[in-house]
Amino acid sequence: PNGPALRAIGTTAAEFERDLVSNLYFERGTTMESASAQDVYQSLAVTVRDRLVDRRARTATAHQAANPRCVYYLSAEYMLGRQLRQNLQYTGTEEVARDVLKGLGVSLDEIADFDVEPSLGNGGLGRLAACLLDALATADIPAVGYGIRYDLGLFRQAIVDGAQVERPDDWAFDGSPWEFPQQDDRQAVGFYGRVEVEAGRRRWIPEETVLGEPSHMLVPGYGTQTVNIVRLWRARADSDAFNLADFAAGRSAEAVQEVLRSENISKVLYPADSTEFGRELRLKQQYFLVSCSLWDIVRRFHLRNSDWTVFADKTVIQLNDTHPALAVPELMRLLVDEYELDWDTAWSITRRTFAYTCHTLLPEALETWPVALFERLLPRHLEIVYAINQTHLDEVESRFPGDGDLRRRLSLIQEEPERRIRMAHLAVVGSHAVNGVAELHSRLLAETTLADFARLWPERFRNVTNGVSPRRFLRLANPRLAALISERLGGEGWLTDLDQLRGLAALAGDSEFQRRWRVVKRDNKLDLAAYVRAATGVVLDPDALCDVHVKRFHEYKRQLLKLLHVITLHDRLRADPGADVPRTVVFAGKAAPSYHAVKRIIQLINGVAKVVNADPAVAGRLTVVFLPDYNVTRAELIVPAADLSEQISLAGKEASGTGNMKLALNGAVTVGTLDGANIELRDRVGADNFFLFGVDAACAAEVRRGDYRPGEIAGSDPELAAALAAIADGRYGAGFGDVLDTLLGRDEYLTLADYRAYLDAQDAAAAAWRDPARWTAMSIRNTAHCGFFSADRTVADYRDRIWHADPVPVPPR
Ligand code: 26Y
Repeated sequence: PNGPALRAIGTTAAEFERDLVSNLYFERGTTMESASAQDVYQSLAVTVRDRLVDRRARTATAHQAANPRCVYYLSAEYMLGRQLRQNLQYTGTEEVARDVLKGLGVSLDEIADFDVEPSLGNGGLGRLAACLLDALATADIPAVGYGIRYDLGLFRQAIVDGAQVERPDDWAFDGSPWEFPQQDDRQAVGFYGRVEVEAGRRRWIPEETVLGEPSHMLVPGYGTQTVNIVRLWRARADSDAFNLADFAAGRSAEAVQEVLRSENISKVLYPADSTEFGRELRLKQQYFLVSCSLWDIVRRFHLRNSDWTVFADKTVIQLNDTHPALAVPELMRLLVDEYELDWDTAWSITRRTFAYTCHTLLPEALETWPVALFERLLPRHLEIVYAINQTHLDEVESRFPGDGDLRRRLSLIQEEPERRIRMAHLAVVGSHAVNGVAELHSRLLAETTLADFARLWPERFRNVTNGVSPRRFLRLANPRLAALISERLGGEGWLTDLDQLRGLAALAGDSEFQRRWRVVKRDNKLDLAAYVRAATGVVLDPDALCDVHVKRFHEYKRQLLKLLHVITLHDRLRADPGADVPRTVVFAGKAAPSYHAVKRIIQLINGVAKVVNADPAVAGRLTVVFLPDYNVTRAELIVPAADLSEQISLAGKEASGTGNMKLALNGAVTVGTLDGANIELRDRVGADNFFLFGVDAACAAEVRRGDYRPGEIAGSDPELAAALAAIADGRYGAGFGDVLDTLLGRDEYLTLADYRAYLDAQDAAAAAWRDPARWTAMSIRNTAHCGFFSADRTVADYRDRIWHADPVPVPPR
């Protein structure tokens, strides 16, 4: 491709400026003199994007020629983060852009603030998907991420009177320059209807059809020419769906009813499932994603191949949790009903094609769908699920004859209290590989949650510990630290070979290096403080210990344990101002809209923050802030400023965690339990550089089985009793009796059991902080030993253990 792409690949200031001004003129229809800041942002984004388009074209050409095995990642969520700075970085045009804009009288930093983070995910699983795509492209592995282009995505979190309020996040309201829409590639998706038999073959005749309209965003690799894509589907109604007659008769709402019904499918991420409407919508979303994506995967296969027998050699489909598990019966339907392969051949292809990543241990988090709903929406898929189950249970019977109980446990169908389809079972049965996301998690999956399957097919189970993108979470989020590291390591090689950070360990005790390390942290804290002040009015001290608990709200993550610590500190400091080091506690995270118990915890945090921040007795010693609307952009601000990373989930509950990795990579020291990837983190950074506390997973399970009495713990620990009493007597706001009741009643997540050990760990952290040389050495060692947690290593593990996909280098122009 030597044609029009030539226009937009230059990286000199003159070329960049020419393209920027030309985009402003031809794309926005304006000139520098009359352009708004939004015009400049859009033109800049397109100018940068165009420099990736040429790489994308060459990538597609190279993939077409190599006909390689491709990785297709199916995920309900992607948390891509802002794109502008990333793409400036990956095209090496940041400095040029800055200079050109400056020459035009505009500041890059101001313009960059117009960049909007796509709201397409909710937490760890979504960000993991984005980190893996980044690392796949960086490793030159041909890959496509498939997802849904939610109009409103996850809600935007506002705090009103201390409580979470959900607002729609209309992330593409001003137009997203990173998207390439492809209206002409629309794909029809069926729902409902019936199964007909024609010449001995069963065929689904859907009753309703919705169109899937794709768009894609570019996923560039770092330091390579590869640009992969993430392809997102948006639901559209056929233009005939608009009822002209109704409209003509003045019934405008009725006129658009069908259009809205179709387009609701990609309206929001995880619609509330408290109503039948919501539950059906979620299942529709899942099938919508799967149907569009498989159609596209098959189409891509046929661009380069004609023989189904090689499908599984050319295709691996990774299921990001069970949300896309309908892909298993959908591929079977395509192969058997549409392409008329025999069942056994189709089943062998299907199993060899899929791999499944599980992200939970909590049995209550394993998805199931009522058979009745499934049958109504996807009648042919239900038949296929039943047929898969039949073969599966026959295999179980032949391997373990007469074990009816085992058959019941392994079945794809749960019988009681109502018949439901177990999506995790469907995913395991339909895949050749099943992985957990940290060593402990994978072990516990095989021992507990999926134990029967691990006994049946031990060879399918493996571990792939999560990782994070060092480009996103160190280079982009923390440019000051990245610059210091590059200076000392003599280059940026560490960005794609993170083990090189080990070279910093020798500098851990170097006082000049320590001083510079502290300056970076302090500057990052000043940036955070400026944002916090503007967003909340709270003033932060850049010299205080910055102690952060940032992640989704869930009871198992124990934000409440952190809050009990804060309350105890408040009490202690009122009696003795020297009882703790000056400390800023930052909370951030969203609660699921229907998860009442944790929304109450958010309210209590805000109640505590209000009282503590207004108490002159602790001024300058303790500050508490709840930063609203946690997302990738907010993480990029908080993570580089953190000194202490709170990873305090109840052992055995957090599958992996990835915030733990991002924070340690940025030199935060962890206070944490033996849960998820914390264990591997502690092994690597060293027990001396990690504040460990709490029961382990085995002990937690034992306590839960026994006769645990949280009330007795509260009664025998005066500081804990005082903290609970402070909540009860309304010091932080009246009416938090419900929060106390869950603690003193069942205390499901052993918050009280771990309270004392947690305070001791915090006291140890404070003692370390009092010795800056000691603390800084710990901080440096955390960064130095985080190489393992690069998403590049994670992708290499997936490649070697599951995908067996070879890199396809893309030649430079
Ligand atoms: C509503 C339901 C279908 C559902 C929606 C989202 C269920 C689960 C999820 C998301 C789960 C999630 O984000 N899990 C996290 O995945 C991370 C990446 O593997 C882990 O690090 C983290 O421990 C786990 O909680």
